[in-house]
Amino acid sequence: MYLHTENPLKFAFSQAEPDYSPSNDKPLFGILGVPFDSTTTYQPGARYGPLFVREASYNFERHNLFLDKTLNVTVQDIGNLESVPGNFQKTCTNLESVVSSILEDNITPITIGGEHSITYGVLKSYDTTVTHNMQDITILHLDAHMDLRDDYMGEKYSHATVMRRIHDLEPRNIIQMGIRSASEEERDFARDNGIDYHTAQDNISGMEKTINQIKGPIYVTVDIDVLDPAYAPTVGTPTPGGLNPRDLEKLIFALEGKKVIGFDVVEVSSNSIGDTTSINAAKTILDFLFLQ
Ligand SMILES: [Mn+2]
Repeated sequence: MYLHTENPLKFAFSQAEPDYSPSNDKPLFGILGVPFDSTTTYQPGARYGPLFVREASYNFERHNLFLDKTLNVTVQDIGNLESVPGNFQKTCTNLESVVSSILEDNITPITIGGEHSITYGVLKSYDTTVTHNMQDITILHLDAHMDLRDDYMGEKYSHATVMRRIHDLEPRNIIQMGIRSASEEERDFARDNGIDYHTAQDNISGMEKTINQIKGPIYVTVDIDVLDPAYAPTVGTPTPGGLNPRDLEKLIFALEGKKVIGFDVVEVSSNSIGDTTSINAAKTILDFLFLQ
């Protein structure tokens, strides 16, 4: 590799050849793009999320002023999943295969969507690998929507049903934050099944406290539409009344010291350089990496 070169097709600060030898005991992170958007109902284009989030990642510094930390993490950009347009099942099978291999190599996956249905494929891999026990995992879900429908327009696997399918995998707990849109049935399902949801009108410091109190391994899924459309307009289902970037930053920073075993940012459907949605998505991933 030549000095003073960078590859905008890879996430910023990722290493070409990280040290995966057993003697390296630093945590390892792997970035995987999943360019899939076949179940999107309103604004398509999440297949371009990985491309534009990576491109936007070059906009940031290696030092975080608020955490007083310089990025010091081993991260490899693994590339994109070979997704099958129009076919969730085949895409999900490929995704499970790749994420299972990543987990077996002791790498924590950071997935860039793609629409939200792909989070099911990622978590299914945790369910089938020996490295983690689904019953121990708390799912922290930041989103405008509950995504708890049992089916959506007759489809069991969709961006609108993803948290219901994840609930079927029986994780320890699901905690939702930033919610401001749900059907009556979804709200009832959440209440009846102990899903702890915080709306976008709730107090952010209360949410930070909730994150602080989580015990055991956490999987974090961020639908970037948790932000208000003023900050993230290019998403599959824009919903006004959302969080601002400082609120989201606080929630990510609240994960400091927690055992996060996987992280994803989904629903970025940017289609131009400089789009605020991709910039906020890239920043969210970097904020998480700064904690390591
Ligand atoms: Mn959403």
